[in-house]
Amino acid sequence: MTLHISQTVAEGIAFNQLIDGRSVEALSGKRIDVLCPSDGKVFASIPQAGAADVDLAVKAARKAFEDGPWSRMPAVERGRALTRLSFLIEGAGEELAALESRDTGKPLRQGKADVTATMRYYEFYGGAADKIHGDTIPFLEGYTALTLREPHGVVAGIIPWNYPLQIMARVVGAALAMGNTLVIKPAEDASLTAIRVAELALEAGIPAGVLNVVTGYGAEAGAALSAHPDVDYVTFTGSTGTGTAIQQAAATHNRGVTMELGGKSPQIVFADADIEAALPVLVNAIIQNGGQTCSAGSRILIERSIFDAVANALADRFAKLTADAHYADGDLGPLINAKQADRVAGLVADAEANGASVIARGSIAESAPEGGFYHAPVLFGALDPKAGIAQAEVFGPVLTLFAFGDEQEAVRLANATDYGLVAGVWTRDGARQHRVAKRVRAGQVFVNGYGAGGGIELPFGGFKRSGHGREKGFEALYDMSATKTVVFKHD
Ligand code: TXE
Repeated sequence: MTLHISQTVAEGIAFNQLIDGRSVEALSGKRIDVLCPSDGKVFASIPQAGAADVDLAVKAARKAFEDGPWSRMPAVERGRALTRLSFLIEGAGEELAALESRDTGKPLRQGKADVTATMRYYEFYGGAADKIHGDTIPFLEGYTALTLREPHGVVAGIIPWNYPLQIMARVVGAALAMGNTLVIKPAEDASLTAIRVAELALEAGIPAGVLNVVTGYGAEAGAALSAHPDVDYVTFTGSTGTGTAIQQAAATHNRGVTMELGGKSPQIVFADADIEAALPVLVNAIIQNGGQTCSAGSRILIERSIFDAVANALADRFAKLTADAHYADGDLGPLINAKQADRVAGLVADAEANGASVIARGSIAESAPEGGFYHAPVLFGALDPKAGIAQAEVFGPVLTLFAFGDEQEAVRLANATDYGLVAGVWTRDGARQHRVAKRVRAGQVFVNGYGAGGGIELPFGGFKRSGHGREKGFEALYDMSATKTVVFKHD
């Protein structure tokens, strides 16, 4: 049965920010219309925060951090609150999935998968909160030296629109587990679930002021938050250009950052690979979320002897892919907004004008509503690795293919971009699996698979221009805290 989400998300809702535990408008009273990407129509609105709203949120987070109890609470109690939040998210799962799906245009099944991953983040960090230990260090005679892991203080989290629930959860889960307080600025295109989760956090017993959400434009609210003098640490997921601006603001105040800045991730397919197992994974890695995934497998490197066979099999699959409205459960939904759809179309048109050949195109379903931001899947044939489309993060359902002769060339091509986020290796040769996994410059490498279902437990982050710092798993808890060394002189 098709669930029509427009029936489950009430029309015309005016969502508010959550600052110091209160649901508030922007001080200016201005609001931003929220469009559904499936039909381009307005269905809700959010406050348009400015610098003064951001300042209130940072002050609330500072007060909550300094006065406690959150930052001084036993870690096990913080963990229990995060675990309660995971249960509340489970309880509100249908509503959150519907909201996320309508706000971003992603198919409802993806919205549900995102809710499951979100629950897991809060569950994981709830359980991990009391399992981060310091060390005792052998030191000079007459001394005892030890380390404590302490929160940074007020953390600013700037969140993108592609996986709003999940990306907020990996930031909030790790930061709160370590005793920080937070100001979250979700993307102007997809802020609704961030607001709902912050409300649920209050219900879970996370005190007012610990988790604040300000909504607004990046250049206004985002810039004010990243430049605020009283923020101790900034974590950002988004474009490389915005990441650079946020790091420049952080440098002004000498504060730490975690940057997750996207990728152009390769999957290397050797002639001895299990091709039948690889094909659906190769397609899904670029089609999931309409290709708007930082870890999308957007480049496939294929050993020359099997290039034609694999390219033809991918072309058969691509020709059958259909983009449709978020409630229609097509292979993919629309893109997030008109700007992104135009950007993807522009990159494809430029590549074709420069001689790249499209070997298969999917379609846009006839049932897809007028006014939506659709882009049909596109498969390019063998490309010059230096071509613009071979280097740019397209962030759409666009897959590029490359041929290689041997393992050395495969590794060289895999590493021949500015990015280094994720890579896939497909081969039955065990020694080669290890060699290639070590030589590819990427923060995560998957062998004979790709993505591993969210991988909450698996550290994630970039090499090269894909960023620095690590999210997910225990590693995120280290990024979200600082080591304090304490030395006792006792005789
Ligand atoms: O991203 P931005 P955009 C990439 C992807 C996409 C491109 C552009 O290639 O096509 O970025 O998307 C906030 N100071 N990714 O323009 O601008 C903004 O409000 C502080 C990769 O939407 O990076 C939003 O909350 N904040 C990616 C967040 O930054 C600012 C996910 C992301 O927006 C700001 C999304 C400023 N000056 C896009 N300007 C990934 N790595 O997953 C904007 N923001």
